[in-house]
Amino acid sequence: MVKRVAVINDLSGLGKCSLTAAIPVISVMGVQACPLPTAVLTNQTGYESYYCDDYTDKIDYYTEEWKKRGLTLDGIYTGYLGSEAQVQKILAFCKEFRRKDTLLFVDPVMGDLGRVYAIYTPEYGRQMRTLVNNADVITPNLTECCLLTNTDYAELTAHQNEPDYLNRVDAMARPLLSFGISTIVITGVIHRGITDTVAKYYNLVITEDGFQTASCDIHGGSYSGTGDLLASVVCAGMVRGDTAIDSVARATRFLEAALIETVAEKIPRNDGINFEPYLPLLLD
Ligand code: PXL
Repeated sequence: MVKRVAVINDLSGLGKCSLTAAIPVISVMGVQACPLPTAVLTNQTGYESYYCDDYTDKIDYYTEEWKKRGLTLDGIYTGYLGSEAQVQKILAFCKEFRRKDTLLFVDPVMGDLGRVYAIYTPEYGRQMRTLVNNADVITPNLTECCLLTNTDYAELTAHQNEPDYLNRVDAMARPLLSFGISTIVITGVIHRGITDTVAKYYNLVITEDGFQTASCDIHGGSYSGTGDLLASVVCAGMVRGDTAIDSVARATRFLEAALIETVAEKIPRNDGINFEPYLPLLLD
């Protein structure tokens, strides 16, 4: 049986993020993606202007119609939300479709590089925390992890080249496990470890048993959709039974290959990563 995931995220025409990143990744990994758009945008919000059609009022129709279809789901995966009011609707959706073995993945899309995205308000942050507290697996980047744990990003990253920095990041995030979350994946942690000649990107997988990492070299700056691509690989991998660390390692290899080409072609960061030619890397 093909496993099936509801992907609750926005549809942005340009920027290779959210659903346009999630659907190809999940499909190529052999899992069915059922999109539930949280908003439809002309382009992602990092560009200087955009038009957004908020889908908050549409979510209940999806819940009702998919209930009539008798839909069963192996995973529910949420990302960018069109409004803070969507969280209660998504929780109602989960109440309907989340069985004992349905994994809830929450990518708490709120910001990057120490800054929040245009959609962010303190209430959006509070609502995102409610969603996170219901999840099995969360995939924040370091900025989002700081927002979830009330940690000062600048203060934390001031220690990034100290040998025990990853332990510090682990200690910051670990209290989130007490909410019933089984796996925290923190993405995009820049660190120069004792055996590294230059700083690298570390992705951490934190569980009750400790933490593991998958790292790669840093190529260029931060590109639109990177976090969405990583979270999508983790979602599809874990839904089909792969371990979290294997999925994160697979995602890291895939992203590094795509980033090398993206930097070589001087793609503007808002346009996203040239990931399409590297989708075959997700097959093995
Ligand atoms: O990749 C995160 C993201 C998702 N969706 C929209 C965004 C962003 C980041 O800027 O603007 C619409």
